Amino acid sequence: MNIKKNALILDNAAYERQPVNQLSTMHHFTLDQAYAIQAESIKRRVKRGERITGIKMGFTSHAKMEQMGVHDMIWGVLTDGMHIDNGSIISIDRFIHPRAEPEICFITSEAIDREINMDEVQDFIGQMAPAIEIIDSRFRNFKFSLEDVIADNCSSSGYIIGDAQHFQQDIDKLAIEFWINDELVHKGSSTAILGNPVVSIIHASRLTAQYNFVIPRGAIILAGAATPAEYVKAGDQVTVSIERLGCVGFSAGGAEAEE
Ligand code: OOG
Ligand code: MG
Repeated sequence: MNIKKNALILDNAAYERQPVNQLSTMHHFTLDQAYAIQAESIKRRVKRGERITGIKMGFTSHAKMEQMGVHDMIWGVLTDGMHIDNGSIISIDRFIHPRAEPEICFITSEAIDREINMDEVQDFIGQMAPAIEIIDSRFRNFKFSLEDVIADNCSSSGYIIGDAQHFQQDIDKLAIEFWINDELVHKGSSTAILGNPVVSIIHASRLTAQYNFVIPRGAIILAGAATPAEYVKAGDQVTVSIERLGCVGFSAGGAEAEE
């Protein structure tokens, strides 16, 4: 498995918005190799001037694991190039086949460089906010193995963060509504994320420590979607509302919307 060559394939696919074949159909590769490809593709983004802003957890809910046909948690890296302002209009043309999903975001008050436990979380997390993630697999038809999606930085491609408030740990039963235009496409609960999205932070610390990745101070941690993701098309207004946390949203612009 050539790590650099495969990182280049995936980075180019994202940059040129051209889907590629699954790497796993051509080579067998391990989870460690998949994370090495991911790290190499992030290096390419950083070389182009992007700054690492945090991490995202994936497949922390059954809803997501079932939708995508995978069986384990994953993590990927977020950069400022993926940041989208809350309430803004974004061009859908910058993606291949974007899907949106509701997320809960945590913001670190201290760097996390080791596995932490539930009693320590409040020393490392200062704030939380409602969020939306835009995922855009670089693989054709949004189909992948666990190794493929890790190599592809867990489909990361955009994130929108709502107003932040003080971190609280009792967020295990928050109602989540995911709207596209006037349709309530999914109704969920924060319980779906490992019983409590705070548990996702513990796994984030464990998994990143395993790969010697330090989550910086002031960084974002997306806990993972509580509901399945939905395709977004030009003209759509996407809104997520989370009990006690509030609303976050964006509008999808692009060629079709302008017709
Ligand atoms: C992979 C990303 C999964 C989540 O919140 O579970 C993820 C994908 O579904 O393409 O972001
Ligand atoms: Mg996600």
